Amino acid sequence: MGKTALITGVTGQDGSYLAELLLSKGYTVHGLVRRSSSFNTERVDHIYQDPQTANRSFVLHHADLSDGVALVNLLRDIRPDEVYNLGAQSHVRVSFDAPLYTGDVTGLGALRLLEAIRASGVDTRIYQASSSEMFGSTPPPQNEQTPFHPRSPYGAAKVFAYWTTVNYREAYDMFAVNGILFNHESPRRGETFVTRKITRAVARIKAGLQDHLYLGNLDAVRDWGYAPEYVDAMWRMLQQDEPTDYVVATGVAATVREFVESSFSHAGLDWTEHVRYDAKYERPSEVDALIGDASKAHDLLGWKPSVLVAELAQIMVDADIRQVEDQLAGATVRIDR
Ligand code: NDP
Ligand code: GDR
Repeated sequence: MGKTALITGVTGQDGSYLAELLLSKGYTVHGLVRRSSSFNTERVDHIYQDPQTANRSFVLHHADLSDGVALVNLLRDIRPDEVYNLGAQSHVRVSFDAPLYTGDVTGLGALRLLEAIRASGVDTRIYQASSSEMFGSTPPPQNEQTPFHPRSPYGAAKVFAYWTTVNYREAYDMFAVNGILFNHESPRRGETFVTRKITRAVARIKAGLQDHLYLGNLDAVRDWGYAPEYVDAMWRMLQQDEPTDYVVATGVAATVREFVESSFSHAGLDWTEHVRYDAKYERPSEVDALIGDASKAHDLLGWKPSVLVAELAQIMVDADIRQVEDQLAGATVRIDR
């Protein structure tokens, strides 16, 4: 019998790659989907299985991280071997506009899930999607010993979820781990995060669909990796003998400006002719530099990234150019790339 996993945030970038990875390993994957007035399952439509399919290995359930009772019921029904808590209001800039909502879903949501595991009595392992945003203004390089100093409601909510996860491990002997992941991107990245905003604009400018791209702070330094490789690290964390916390990063730094330059030049464009500044995209308090030291993940999980920032920009630009070409040709845009 294969294992069973529950993924919150299955409709997001990471959730969709993780679902594919677990299905390829023979898991039955259950995904939590929140109710929305328009379809929000685009990233998993290519692996969707009709409810009439016999012995489905991919099953979606309506629930929400703000509804603790629904979480208990879901856990009792599914009895998963592994739980991956990827659901969150994950946009840092938006967390300044919706701080309480972000605290509720991104922070308390993790506690609700941990408490639901305890209340349901299900024997399972849980992965919490912690973030390099927890380090905030603490200078790089950052590893598992680096003190947290979050700079946004999102970062503060993730710190709460991090310590709650550690506490459930210590208090209830739960196999609960934090993956402290640095920025990771892909063609499935949400369109308002800076990398995808840039690569999508490059494709549209090249096709003559727009002239300018408006951005905020170009000096921020980030450590950008490739999302499919990062979900593999999540899975490895839950296969270990002992639960502990890990930083996952490439260790390679680049500014937003450098990501802009690589992306535009890959498409044969001069970024200085197209990029404009808009203060609207600045944050009330910024995280200046995040560069991770993933030695522990390398040593204990055997995990190592292969795609670094320059190649990442190329993968994303190429995918967005293909998507614009498909759109212009009137073809159905596929997500299974
Ligand atoms: P996305 O924003 O792409 O996906 C977030 C997911 O959470 C979506 O499936 C979303 O559903 C779901 N969600 C939002 N609100 C709720 C709610 N109230 N109840 C249940 N589900 C909800 O994020 P990523 O895939 O990029 O990231 C996955 C996780 O990892 C997040 O927790 C993020 O904070 C964290 N993280 C991400 C990093 C990155 O660089 N990508 C780095 C470090 C941590 P819907 O599709 O309906 O919006
Ligand atoms: P981040 O990602 O805040 O690091 O959080 P984002 O791509 O939003 O910003 C990265 C940096 O780019 C600067 N920036 C802009 N950002 C956006 N979104 N839009 C702009 O126009 C723009 N111009 C400049 C930002 O100021 C920032 O410095 C991501 C999310 O996935 C989190 O959920 C995750 O926890 C962290 O990465 C690690």
